Amino acid sequence: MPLVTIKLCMKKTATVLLITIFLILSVAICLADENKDHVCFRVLDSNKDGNVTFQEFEKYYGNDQKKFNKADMDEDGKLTHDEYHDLLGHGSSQNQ
Ligand SMILES: [Ca+2]
Ligand SMILES: [Ca+2]
Repeated sequence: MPLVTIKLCMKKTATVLLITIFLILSVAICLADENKDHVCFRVLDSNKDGNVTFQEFEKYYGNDQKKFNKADMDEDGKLTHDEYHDLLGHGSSQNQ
């Protein structure tokens, strides 16, 4: 294999490696973002359409329809980023 090809190949590998590290880091930062018992909206929204459906929600929070309905203010069956964050914000003030 000519040296130029090897160099190009290494460059490609390094780029892929960098992108992978970046992706892992961004998810890690996302998860460490706020408190640890809450899942980042970006992680919850697994198909990245900007809404979290109950199917997406239950992967992390279990089959908790009550919690989901509480968060779903306009009752359209999916959570927006704001609805999700309202749930987190209000949840902590309801300690008995
Ligand atoms: Ca989604
Ligand atoms: Ca909604």
